[in-house]
Amino acid sequence: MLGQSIRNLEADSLARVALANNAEELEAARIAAFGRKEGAFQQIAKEMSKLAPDERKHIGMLLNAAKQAVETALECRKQRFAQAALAARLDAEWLDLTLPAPGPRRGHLHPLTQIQRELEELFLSLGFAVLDGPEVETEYHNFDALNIPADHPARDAQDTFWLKDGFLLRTHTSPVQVRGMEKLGPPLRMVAPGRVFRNESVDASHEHTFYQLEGMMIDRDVSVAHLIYFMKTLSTSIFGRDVPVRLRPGYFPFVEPGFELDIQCLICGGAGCAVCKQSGWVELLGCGLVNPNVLRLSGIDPEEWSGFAFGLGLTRLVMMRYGIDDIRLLQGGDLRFLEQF
Ligand code: FA5
Repeated sequence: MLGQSIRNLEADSLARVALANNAEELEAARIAAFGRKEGAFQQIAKEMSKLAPDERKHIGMLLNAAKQAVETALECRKQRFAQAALAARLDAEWLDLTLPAPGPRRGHLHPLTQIQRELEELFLSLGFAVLDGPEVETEYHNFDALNIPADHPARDAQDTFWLKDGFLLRTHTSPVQVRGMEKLGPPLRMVAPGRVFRNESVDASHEHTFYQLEGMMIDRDVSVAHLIYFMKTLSTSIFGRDVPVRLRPGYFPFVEPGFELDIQCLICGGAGCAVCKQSGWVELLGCGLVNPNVLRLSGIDPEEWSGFAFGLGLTRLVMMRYGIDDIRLLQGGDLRFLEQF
């Protein structure tokens, strides 16, 4: 009677183990068979106490064999689930180690630096030297040596950030002309790119901190024809085509005659927009023949030498070349903007 119960229990337990679909169902089968209080094998063991010693021995062996069989089946099934779980995980976390690694993200030069370098290359190829000058300048180099003495109204045209002891943040790259003349003397062909500062309000085409490229050529018999030739070469090289320009008289104390060169606004094609203040033209550079006073102040004899000079708004040039309709974008530091160049 008890022997039959044991065989039935073994068969039921093995079936339940075999049918378990997952670890939880398997655990339920284990508890049903071997649970401490309600485990079926436990119940049978209790019954055994009522048996005669001989029979108890026989039933005891039967019970142990049945328990052994169910335990082995439980262990096997447990292993199967563990293997399946591992296999699923390996499948999900599979990595193709033969794939090429993603390279490091590469930056690139700021559009201003790109154009600056292009212009440096151009002028180097035309026999010009590339000079550098300090951003913190003396009043002498920024103004006096350029024929702009202290009481001259032209000082008001460039709102200056003054520092202590007569120093200032240079308002233009023209002081590098003076440094070039002082250091190298005539004949001289130089350009000087750099950052300049003006205490003025900012709008779509005006920054307080922007870039200029200064140029100067001093030789015998330099004329306006030379100036126009170099300005044309510069604009064709940057834009890769003839872009409409206009030259109009402009006043700078360090040149005589002086001109301003405007380029047709390439943002609106000349129709008028915020960048060109609806005029269709954008002021790109100031230029002219070097004032004899400026040559004299730097120890160069104007009877023997003459020259031209220009100061180009590099930031404006970049705007025209790439169709950027707000100057503030260039120094805003927004990567989404810069990554386009
Ligand atoms: C000057 O700075 C003169 N030193 C240029 C010069 C050099 C004349 C040599 C003659 C001989 P001006 O202030 O006009 O000139 O500035 C030159 C150019 O810088 C302008 O044509 C314009 O393109 C650019 N520029 C001027 N102000 C700003 C500004 N706030 N933001 C951006 N670009 C500007």
